[in-house]
Amino acid sequence: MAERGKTKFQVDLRRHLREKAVDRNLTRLICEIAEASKYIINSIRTGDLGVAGTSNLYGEQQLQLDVLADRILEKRLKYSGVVASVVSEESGDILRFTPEQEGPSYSVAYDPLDGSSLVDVNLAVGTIISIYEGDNLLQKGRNQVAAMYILYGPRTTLMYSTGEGVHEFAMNQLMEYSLVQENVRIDGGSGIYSPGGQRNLYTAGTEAFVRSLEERGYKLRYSGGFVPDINQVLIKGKGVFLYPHLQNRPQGKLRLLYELNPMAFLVEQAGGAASNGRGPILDVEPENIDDCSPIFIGCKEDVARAEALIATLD
Ligand code: FBP
Repeated sequence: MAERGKTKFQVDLRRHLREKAVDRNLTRLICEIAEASKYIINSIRTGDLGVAGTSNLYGEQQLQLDVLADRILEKRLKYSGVVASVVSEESGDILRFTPEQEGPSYSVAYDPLDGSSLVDVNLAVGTIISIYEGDNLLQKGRNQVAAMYILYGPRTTLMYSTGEGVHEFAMNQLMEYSLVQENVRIDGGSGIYSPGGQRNLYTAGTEAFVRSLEERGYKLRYSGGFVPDINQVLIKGKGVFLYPHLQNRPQGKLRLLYELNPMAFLVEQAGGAASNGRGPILDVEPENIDDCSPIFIGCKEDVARAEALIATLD
């Protein structure tokens, strides 16, 4: 097992997947997404920051960057030959493809550029990916066979899991992803908290939870980007992120298929927990591709405390 920053030899992503005996088609898919991220980085660095003049399935105005990142991924997924269907937060339609490779095919739900409105202020953003075997995208997150994200910050980080731990890669000077750390763990301990949503709209349970964190001396760390905020919990191995149910928004803001399921899969694989305030996110049966849910995600003990206070006070 490689310790963070102490990898003796560079292990690239493809080799790592091969060593973990990940299915050949799934390996191909994950590597295609990693390739696509290189073009997304380029568009973030140099692309136009203007609006595209279109809106996504939530009625939000799309930036040109959102549309570009979406197209880059969609094309790569389509031509990978192993993808049966895709749905993106930006397109809002399930697209069906004909997989050409023999063996298992996969379906992918993705957020091509989460937090894109942060690009103009030069904060970190990311791509989030959820993968199922077969062609059904409307099933509970527990059935995912893999999840990953790519974080575009001062460095580029790729985090993936195929259900056997979570592994961290960094982009090197050759623009290849090389292994930084295997089996990332969230071990708990006093931590950090990232509270999304307007506080004066919190319910009594969430307000009591956040107050309990503050009384314990947790440090506030909220970037406004889901990918960097979750990456922080995973890399520091502690803390909790929440975007709760609000008095005027009972389902919160974040999206089950594109954001919450993949992050819940990664965080559970690292020994943490992810809850909608009442139970595990991964057990929620989605009804529609645009479902949203409250989220409390990170260290197990923190998530359990949130659930207990919500059960008592909400
Ligand atoms: P977008 O998909 O519109 O970019 O929203 C997602 C997101 O930016 C997350 O990355 C982040 O955690 C959250 O919204 C921040 O929301 P808020 O601006 O309400 O704090």
